[in-house]
Amino acid sequence: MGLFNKFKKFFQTEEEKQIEATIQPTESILDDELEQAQVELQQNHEAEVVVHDWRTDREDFEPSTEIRSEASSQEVLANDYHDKMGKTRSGLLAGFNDLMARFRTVDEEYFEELEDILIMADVGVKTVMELTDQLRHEVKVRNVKDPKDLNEVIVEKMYEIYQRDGMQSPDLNIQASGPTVILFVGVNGVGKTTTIAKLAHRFKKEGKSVIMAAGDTFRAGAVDQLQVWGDRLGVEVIKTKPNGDPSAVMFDAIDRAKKESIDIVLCDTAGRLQNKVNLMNELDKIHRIIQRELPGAPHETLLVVDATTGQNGLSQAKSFTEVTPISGVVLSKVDGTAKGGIVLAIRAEIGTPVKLIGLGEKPEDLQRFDVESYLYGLFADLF
Ligand SMILES: Nc1nc2c(ncn2[C@@H]2O[C@H](COP(=O)(O)OP(=O)(O)OP(=O)(O)O)[C@@H](O)[C@H]2O)c(=O)[nH]1
Ligand SMILES: [Mg+2]
Repeated sequence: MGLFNKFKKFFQTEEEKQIEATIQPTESILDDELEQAQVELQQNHEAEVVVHDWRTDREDFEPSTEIRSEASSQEVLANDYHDKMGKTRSGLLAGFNDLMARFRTVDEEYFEELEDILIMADVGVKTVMELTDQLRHEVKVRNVKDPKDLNEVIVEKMYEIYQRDGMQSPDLNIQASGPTVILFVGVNGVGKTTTIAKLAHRFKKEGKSVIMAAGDTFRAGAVDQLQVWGDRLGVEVIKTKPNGDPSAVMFDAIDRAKKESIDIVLCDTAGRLQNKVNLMNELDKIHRIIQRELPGAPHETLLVVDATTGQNGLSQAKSFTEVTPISGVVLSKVDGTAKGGIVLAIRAEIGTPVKLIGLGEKPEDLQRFDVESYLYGLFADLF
């Protein structure tokens, strides 16, 4: 099915919303919390909410607000992206609407303005040139005159550019047996620690056992920040003293995971060290220790990129690829004033798949990356 038809389907579900969300408290929760969650789900998805409440016959009763929604189709994903990408979308659409208002026909001047809009949207110069070359060709072949008719082709081409050369799957490489180790790297402030917390929350909901390794011993307060999340989520944090050796933390965490058959080890690292050589040495050592303690690990090394920092943030992030091998990208803060084109720039500059996307600061504001849902979140209101 073409992308455009799929978008129409997403719209249809938005209108008809017949999702059956199921709340099944994984642990016990208080009555009013359950009621509140039910109301929120109903409002957010206009969905029929069925409650399976099996708390009554449990004795090990611990209050918690764990909610599991079973509505997880691509439509729901696309609508969640759409709900949370409002700021990013409105910036981009302002440019497109202006273009449609000012141009009646697709001509060379139109293409020049379109190029400016796409460059402003962080798509990256190289990709913009490639995209508009392809569009010029399509305009001739399909004989497109009206800019409105070109919008669909623009989105299709973006999708093709992202997916071409067999872009790898966005799924995380989770081991069927034995611990899975996921290492997070990235510039300071991009959202590494928050993403770890969100992911810990997700894995816990899936019934997996999780620990978090506080490998940022450099920034004062970093260990405490992770510990606060740990307490909130009920996830153990492995740590050492301030300015301790992060590799020792990784060693302890993996040792624990092997001995206690823990499923997932999430490793935090420092975003900033005095200089690049220090950073390189530290990440190199962390990598070596992890590999030595658990051959095949780390199973993922995720580079976190802050979507709101644009080309500048991307070039800083890119320097991590020279320091350590990256298996995927986490695109954070897509709910903020990001310029949506960054996904194509990441494609061109880093080349590894975006695997996760951060859509807010709460534990549940993390989704697997789905390029169709992302494009829908960006462009839906154009059609
Ligand atoms: N709106 C929004 N804010 C986010 C998101 N992810 C992280 N943040 C916020 O960004 C800020 C920095 O996040 P951290 O997780 O501390 O970033 P970090 O990469 O660990 O930073 P350092 O430890 O300093 O290297 C916090 O205020 C987070 O709440 C997101 O997806 N959306
Ligand atoms: Mg941090």
